[in-house]
Amino acid sequence: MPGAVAAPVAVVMGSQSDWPTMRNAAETLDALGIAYEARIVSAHRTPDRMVAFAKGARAAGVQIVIAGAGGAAHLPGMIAAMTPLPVFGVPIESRALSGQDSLLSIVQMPAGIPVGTLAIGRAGAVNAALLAAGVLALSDAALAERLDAYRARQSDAVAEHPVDEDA
Ligand code: RP5
Repeated sequence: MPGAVAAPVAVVMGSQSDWPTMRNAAETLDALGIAYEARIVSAHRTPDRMVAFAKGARAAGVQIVIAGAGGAAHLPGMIAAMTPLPVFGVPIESRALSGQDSLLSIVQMPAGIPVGTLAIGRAGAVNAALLAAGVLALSDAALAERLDAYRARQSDAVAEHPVDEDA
């Protein structure tokens, strides 16, 4: 739509096979009432789509990019090379090397082009969304309240004493 402003968060991933992990970021954004757009943008298989996305994201109104990729995981770094927006990278747990390849590919950026790198897998996806929420909450008091409530619910859900789960 002409003049439409993009959702503040873009959740991008290198493959459909990354979605079971990246949907954890999407669900966390949903829980916090943060609008996002999820897209498959492969650095290797759809490089032109990646360039168009990365170069156009800021002008389109995107404020934060969450990028998940596995294996030779160039996507977060390549996006960061083409936009000044904050980029949070989520290493996907690869089959061959359990995500250590993804982690090292994403985390070892050269000085000057940052990617905020999260943990491998679900924890990284959830925390990328929470980091995005924390950044957006700096200028959104209502979101800051929702984030506080999210964390309070999380604390309340932790039992004080362990139970036998097989009982
Ligand atoms: C990467 O290659 C993707 O991010 C994915 O994690 C990995 C494997 O992709 P598929 O072969 O499952 O499509 O680009």
